[in-house]
Amino acid sequence: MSETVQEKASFIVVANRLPVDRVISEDGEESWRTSPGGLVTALEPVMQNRGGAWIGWHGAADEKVEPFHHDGYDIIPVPLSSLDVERFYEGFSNGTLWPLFHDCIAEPVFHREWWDSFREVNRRFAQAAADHAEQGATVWVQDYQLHLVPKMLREMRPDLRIGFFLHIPFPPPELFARLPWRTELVEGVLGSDLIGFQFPGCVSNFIRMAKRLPGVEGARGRVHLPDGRMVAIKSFPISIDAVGMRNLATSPQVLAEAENLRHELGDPSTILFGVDRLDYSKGLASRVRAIGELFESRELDPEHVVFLQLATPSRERVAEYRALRDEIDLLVGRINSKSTSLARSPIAYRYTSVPRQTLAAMYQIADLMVVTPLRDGMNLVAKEYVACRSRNDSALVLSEFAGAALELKQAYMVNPYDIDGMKATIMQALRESPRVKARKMRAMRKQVFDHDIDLWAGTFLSELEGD
Ligand code: GDG
Repeated sequence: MSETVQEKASFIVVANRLPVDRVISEDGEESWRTSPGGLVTALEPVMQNRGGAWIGWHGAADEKVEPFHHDGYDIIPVPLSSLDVERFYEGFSNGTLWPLFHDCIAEPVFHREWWDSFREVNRRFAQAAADHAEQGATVWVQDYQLHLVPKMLREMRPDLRIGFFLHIPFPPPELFARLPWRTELVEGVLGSDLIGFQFPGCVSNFIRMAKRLPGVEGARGRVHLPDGRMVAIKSFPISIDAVGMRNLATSPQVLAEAENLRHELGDPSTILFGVDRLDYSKGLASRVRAIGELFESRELDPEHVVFLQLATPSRERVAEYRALRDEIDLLVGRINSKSTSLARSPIAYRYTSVPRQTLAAMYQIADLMVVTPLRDGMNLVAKEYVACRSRNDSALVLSEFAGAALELKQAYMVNPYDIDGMKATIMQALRESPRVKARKMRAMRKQVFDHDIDLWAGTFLSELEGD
């Protein structure tokens, strides 16, 4: 395989972010390291086999980085200015689409200059894909930030096969219809040959929306456009590298780190664990409230039980995220300050991200995993936890509003808006007999190992390429 950047690629992934992070060594030498993540794990082998390119932003504004070869495939950076970051990324992507697509849990903000920037940046990504694609190449566009790319790209390069996967939910038309640019967004993604969603509800929401366009007819799993084209629309629930996760979690280093962690937490008899990007869609506030009340009422004994919550910093320049951070700080502080023990706090809350190995150690020590998003496309945390639990001795509390709930049916399901219901279910899960817990965990593990990330990518691509 060549070490230089190829002029054209037969397989291209287009995503807002590149799969690499810049690292600067002590002597100031710059290099790029593969960023950990399911998508990269899934797509790297495909790109290495076929010769591929990944198009995306490298994460720093106002800087142009030349294409380079990395780990067997090409990296094609798309530059963003600080104004693009403000309007396209923080603005339209995360201030308009993210809340709108998550059932308006937060109020979506509509600004015309954000929209203009969104269109312009989407065109830049489409152009980069058009420039680097071989004749007849397959281009796989990822996620809501690039909703307009498929149509733009098709206009530039009608010879390409274009797939689009939305990692977040697609909302009901009743909510989506608020968007002043709803028609452009639907038409944009209809430039694809195949559109993938996380779960069937998104497929029907999208088809209902598409059918509002003149001349568009929709049937099960596809829509027919006035120009005669057919677009296939299906659900492809995303997953994880289950074997990789299990191997990491059972490695001697992780087991040793797990032991240290448990000790650092004061060797409690029971550990509840939550880990999320600090995002209002993840339902952190109601989770902390529910568990805080259980500590207060002594249903959970703070002498023996710890709730470990890790919140990964995210979108810190968007106002809602800063407000959420303050809200959680306040809530946790209030609960911990009521604790009678001077030695230890019932909630061990950390606003930070940790290396993957440490995360695996945390999954290892968690007797109960609490995953309670108000709305979530899938939720990989739930699947990662299940993959790590080889001893089948623990339980997963899961929101019915996460895509993962459709697959991990044996989890203890909760409605995250119902604090009393959540409290009761957490206690039920903790008191469950080992036999029942083991049966549930075995069934969920089978689901995750049988439906891993390779299957997800393979199924999408063979559907797109008609193999
Ligand atoms: C979007 C959709 C969909 C978290 N903290 C740390 C860390 N993580 C890793 C987890 C997991 C990932 O981040 C989070 O994935 P989720 O699926 O839970 O959530 P989103 O980031 O919102 O992802 C979601 C997903 O796309 C895929 O389609 O499931 O619905 O919203 O892998 O492990 N990793 C490390 N340190 C941390 O502190 N190393």
